[in-house]
Amino acid sequence: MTDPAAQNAFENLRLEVREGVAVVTVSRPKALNALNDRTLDELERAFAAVARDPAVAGAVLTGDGEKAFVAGADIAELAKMGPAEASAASAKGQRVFASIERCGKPVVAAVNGFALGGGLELALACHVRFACPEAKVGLPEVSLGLIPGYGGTQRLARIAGPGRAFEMILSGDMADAASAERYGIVQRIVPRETLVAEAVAFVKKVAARGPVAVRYAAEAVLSGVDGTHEQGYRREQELFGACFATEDMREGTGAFLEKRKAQFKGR
Ligand code: CO8
Repeated sequence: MTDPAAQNAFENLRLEVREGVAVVTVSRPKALNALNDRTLDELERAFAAVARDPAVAGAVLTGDGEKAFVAGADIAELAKMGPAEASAASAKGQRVFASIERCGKPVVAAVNGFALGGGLELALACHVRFACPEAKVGLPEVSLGLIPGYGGTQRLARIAGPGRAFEMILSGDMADAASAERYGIVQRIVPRETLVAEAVAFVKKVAARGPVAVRYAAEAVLSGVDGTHEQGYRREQELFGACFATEDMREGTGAFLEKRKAQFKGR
């Protein structure tokens, strides 16, 4: 990531580091940033770089231009697929999106326009979603004769609840930003002009906390979301105990008691 050549080695993404936060911009303007196979590969590489670079605190994911975050999977590619190829493409997308969700650092989607189909599924794989007032979100796959295949049936039901997921997935209807915020899909509505900056500021705020604790906390949340409540409680308990083996925990509690600001080292 710190290698400028590596940052520019993408055709359909831009990757820049702002104040220690990676800003990943999906950029296929001709197709409203729709995700083709190459873009998925590039997302996987970009988030592997985010995960491994100690100088990067987390990421903001957004779309190029004023119209779309990501308008879905590339329908021209989908139209040519047979069942086995489609199933493999779904598995690949699920793997890439899970690698974003589990990169160990906070990821905020800055939804700057349409987030439809695979585009909303991508935003749902981020930990938090900020959206501009003009954004529209939806899973319109049924109107194309298919269903969400990048994890959207699972994540939307967990984030917004099964009733809302049924309503949106079965109807294919879009929701505006205000409705999406009410549904719990979007956490903050932010003017377009400051959307990415506010998302970067949020990641920086998280970065000032104990990095190991942040990683463990995200993992504990995901373990319950992805497994049973029982598994979630167990993992929370294990990770809670693991915090007490870190220098950060000694520093964080010590700093509180000594009435000073904690200096976390991420170990
Ligand atoms: N794929 C490919 N091209 C697209 C896509 C897309 N998803 N979305 C837009 N484009 C292209 C259009 O074809 C058009 O190209 P051209 O200028 O060459 O005609 C260009 O982008 C601009 O789009 P529009 O002219 O349609 O712009 P409008 O402002 O009129 O409409 C919309 C904007 C409403 C966003 C409209 O473009 C639209 O409805 N797009 C498709 C949205 C959609 O249905 N998304 C879901 C796709 S299916 C999916 O995501 C499945 C995910 C799971 C896959 C798992 C296995 C692979």
